[in-house]
Amino acid sequence: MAGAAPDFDAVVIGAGFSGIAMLKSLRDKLGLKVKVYEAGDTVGGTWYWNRYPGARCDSDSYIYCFTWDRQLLQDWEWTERYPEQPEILSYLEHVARRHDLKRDMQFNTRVTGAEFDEGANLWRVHTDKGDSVTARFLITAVGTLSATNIPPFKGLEQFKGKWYHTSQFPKTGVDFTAKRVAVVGTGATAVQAIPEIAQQAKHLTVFQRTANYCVPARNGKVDPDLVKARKADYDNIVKRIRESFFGQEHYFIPKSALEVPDEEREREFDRMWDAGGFAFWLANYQDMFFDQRANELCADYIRRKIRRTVKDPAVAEKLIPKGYYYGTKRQPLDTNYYETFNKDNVLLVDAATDGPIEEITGKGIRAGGKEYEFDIIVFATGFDAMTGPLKALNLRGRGGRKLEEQWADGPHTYLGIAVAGFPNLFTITGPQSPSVLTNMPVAIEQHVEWITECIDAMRKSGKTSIEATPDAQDQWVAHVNEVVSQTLMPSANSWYMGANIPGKPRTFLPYLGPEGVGGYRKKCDEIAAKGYEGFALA
Ligand code: NA7
Repeated sequence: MAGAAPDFDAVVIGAGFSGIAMLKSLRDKLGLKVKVYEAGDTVGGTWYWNRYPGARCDSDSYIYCFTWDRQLLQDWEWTERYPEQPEILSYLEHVARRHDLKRDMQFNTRVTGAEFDEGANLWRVHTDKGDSVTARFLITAVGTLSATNIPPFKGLEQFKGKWYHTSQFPKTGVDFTAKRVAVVGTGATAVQAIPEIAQQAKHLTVFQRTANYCVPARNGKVDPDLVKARKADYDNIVKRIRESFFGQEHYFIPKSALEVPDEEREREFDRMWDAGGFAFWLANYQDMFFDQRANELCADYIRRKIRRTVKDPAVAEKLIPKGYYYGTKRQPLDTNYYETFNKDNVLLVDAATDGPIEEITGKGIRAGGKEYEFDIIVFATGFDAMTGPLKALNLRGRGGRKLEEQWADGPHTYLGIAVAGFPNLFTITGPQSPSVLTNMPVAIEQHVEWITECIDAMRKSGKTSIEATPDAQDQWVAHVNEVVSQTLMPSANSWYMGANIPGKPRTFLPYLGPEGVGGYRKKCDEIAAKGYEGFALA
């Protein structure tokens, strides 16, 4: 490429789904010289780090994979509807081997900083292993839920037992047999882990700050005839998920929940509940995310399910969500979650009724003035979502401007893929793109394809620099906020809103565009077709 010759055409940070796809695309489609840095000791990203019991994907396996390897779509056999973490990891290992990707990946290496050199028009990238390399393009593939959140509980250092965050479990696993265990948190991760840990542990205590609306996953083997039919129809499936709202084969019912007779609505709710997975969340009545009364009908249905499942009425009441609308926090999918609270060896400590966690002691956790003793504490306390992993990279753009300072009041991006003042930086599934609201591989592939086409177009036209204009960025941020303000989403204290991290600016992090990831794809393609409207090219 033109300009000063860098060490690499592109440096990619991260070797999860995004980094794998980006390397493959830039190296094998465009013939670029690419280097991937990865903190883990192999590929996998999320699926490398999250090894807690019960860790599995919440999207159906037949669409939770790369679609650019059509042969592999035919050859790969998933064992379950939602594959477990080791199976997804082995899939990603297989892809890396099959496409000989590891030769351009450097593992056990964390990027510690990168600055844009305006004079040379390239990025200088530094790692904790002492690498210092230059690249024309810097592409972050760092994931959205990868900056671990361990709340600064008072006294954690004095705890005499063992403690783990769910995203940092030892590779050897943790043996909970005959142990007194605490799980802190009741998000999507905890909902997967709690039933598994309860089966092993002598006693499990769950510390709940906010109850969640859980719906059944209905995991299991997939009917071989259905698998066969899907394999025969993959071209259409891929087209459908790419054009869909959520990157899934889920579509809202094009009616108001309020306009249909009670019996019809109940039948539809039963149907979605029985189907399991995200159907209840993403294929519900179209006004569920907009209208408080429509939303209340869904919430009421789930409350009835909880009361029917949990035998002790006092425990059931604690498990019933209060104070926020259904679906405005990430939908956890459960397998025997509510049933687990019927077990004799499981106790629920609810912040509202039993008192919040006050401190960690040498022996366990003090909450509501009472000390509970444990051998092991598991923190399922989530992540500094979306902006956390990017801010941690110490990126400096034009004039040495720091990304974390530029985003002090929340993210400012153009399309969630570029940042004004940071030329030649692309952020795969960055904040203000559909990202975490979709089946991630679909969102990832859309960004990877768009970035590849952009770099290819630049090459063909002899350009070496692309940068979002401040105006385009301001308009995008305003648009992201305007669209979501018409929904119920901003009202919840969710990680989508940054509300789980004390001091984090309250702003909706992903993009909930009117037509979802499918509409966003069209928008990005139109921008490219107009000569990268909103970007300055040089
Ligand atoms: P989440 O969804 O952020 O859940 C974290 C849980 O930990 C949630 O119940 C929190 O309560 C709780 N939490 C967080 N901080 C504290 C403190 N300080 N005290 C007590 N409880 C606390 O993370 P997950 O890992 O479950 O899921 C993340 C995503 O990964 C998931 O959505 C999928 O996309 C995959 P809160 O609700 O904030 O009151």
